Amino acid sequence: MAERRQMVDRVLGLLAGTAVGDGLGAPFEGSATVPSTALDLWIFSPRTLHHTDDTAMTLVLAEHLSRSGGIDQVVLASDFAAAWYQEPMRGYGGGAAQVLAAIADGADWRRAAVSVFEAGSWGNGAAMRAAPVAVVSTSVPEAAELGRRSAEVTHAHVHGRHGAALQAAAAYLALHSGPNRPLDAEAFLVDLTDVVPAGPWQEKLARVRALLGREASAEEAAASLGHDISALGSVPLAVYAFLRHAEFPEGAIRFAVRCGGDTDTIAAMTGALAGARHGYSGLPSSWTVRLESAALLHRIAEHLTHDRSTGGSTGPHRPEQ
Ligand code: RVK
Ligand code: MG
Ligand code: MG
Repeated sequence: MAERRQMVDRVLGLLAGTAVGDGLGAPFEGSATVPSTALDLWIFSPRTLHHTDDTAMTLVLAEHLSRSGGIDQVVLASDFAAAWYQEPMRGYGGGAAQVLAAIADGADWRRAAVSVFEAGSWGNGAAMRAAPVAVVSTSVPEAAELGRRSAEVTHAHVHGRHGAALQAAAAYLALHSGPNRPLDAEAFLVDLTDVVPAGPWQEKLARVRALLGREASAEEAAASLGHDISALGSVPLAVYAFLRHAEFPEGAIRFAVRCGGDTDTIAAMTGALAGARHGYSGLPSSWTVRLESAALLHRIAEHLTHDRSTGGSTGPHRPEQ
C-alpha cells in the first residue's frame, strides 16, 4: 500500500511536473533568453498556471494508457484529434493542428501524418507528450518503443519519433530511479544512448555529458544543444536541465525556462522527468496550487497507477539506479 502511494505520487509528479513546466515556460516561449528577474516575477506570482498543447496532449495519452493499458494507434489518433477539436486554442504547432484536423475529419492517421510535411513532422510535439508511456512500461527499451508508437500517429518523421523515444526512456529511468541516493547521470546517459541510433542523437547526448562535466550555464547549454521547436533541438536540452539539477526539481524546471527558445515545451519535458523522480510531493506547492487542471491530474494519476497495480502482467518493475 505504501509502495502504491509512492508510485501514485511519482506518476502524479510526472504529470504535474509537465503542467508546471508548461505553465511557467509558456509566457516566455520564443524569447531567445529569459532573465532571472522576469522569471522570478512570474514564479512568485499567484496567477493561475494555464497549460498549452504540451500538457493537453500528455493528459490525452495518459488517459488513453489508463483505459487500454497500451497504445491502440487508431484510437489514440482520434483521442488527440478530439482534444484538439474541443480546445484548438491551446497553442498547437501549425502542422500538428492541420494533421489533427484531418484526423478529426475522418482521415486515416497514416495518411494524415504525412499530409503536411512529406516525411512527417520533426517537431517536438510527440516528445513533449511522451512521458506517460513510462508508467506502463517494464523496461527502458519498451518505454522507447511505446514512445515511438505514440509519436507516429502525428509525427512520422524519424527525428520526431526518436525524440519521443528518448523522452519516454528518460521518463522511465527517472520514474524508477532510487529516490534515496544521488542519481547516476553517467549511467542515465548510457541507457539513453542505447535507445537512439548513432548519428546526431548520440552526438547530442555526448554533448550533454560534456556540458554536465563543466556545469554549463543555461545560455551555453542552449547554444550547444539547441532550444527550438524541433525534437533534436529540444529533447537533449530538457534532459540536460533535469540532470543538471537532478536532486532539485524546482531548480531543474527553473533552469529549463532560463534556457529560452521553446520554453514551455523544454520546461514541460524537464518537469516530467523531475516530477517522476521526486514525485508530486517534491514539487513546490506554491506552483502546484496554481495549476489550472489540478483535479484532473490527480484523477488521471490515480487511474493510471491503479490500472498498473491491479492489472497483473504489466505492473512496472523497479530497477534501482
Ligand atoms: C507552438 C519543415 C517542419 C517539419 C518538416 C516545423 C507548440 C514547422 C508546442 C512546424 C511546441 C513546426 C510545438 C512544429 C510542438 C516540423 N519540414 N518544417 N518536416 N516538421 N516543422 O507543426 O506539435 O508551440 O514549422 O508538427 O511538433 O508548445 O509548424 O507541431 O513548442 O516545426 O508547438 O511542428 O509542435 P508541428 P509540433
Ligand atoms: Mg505548448
Ligand atoms: Mg512549445
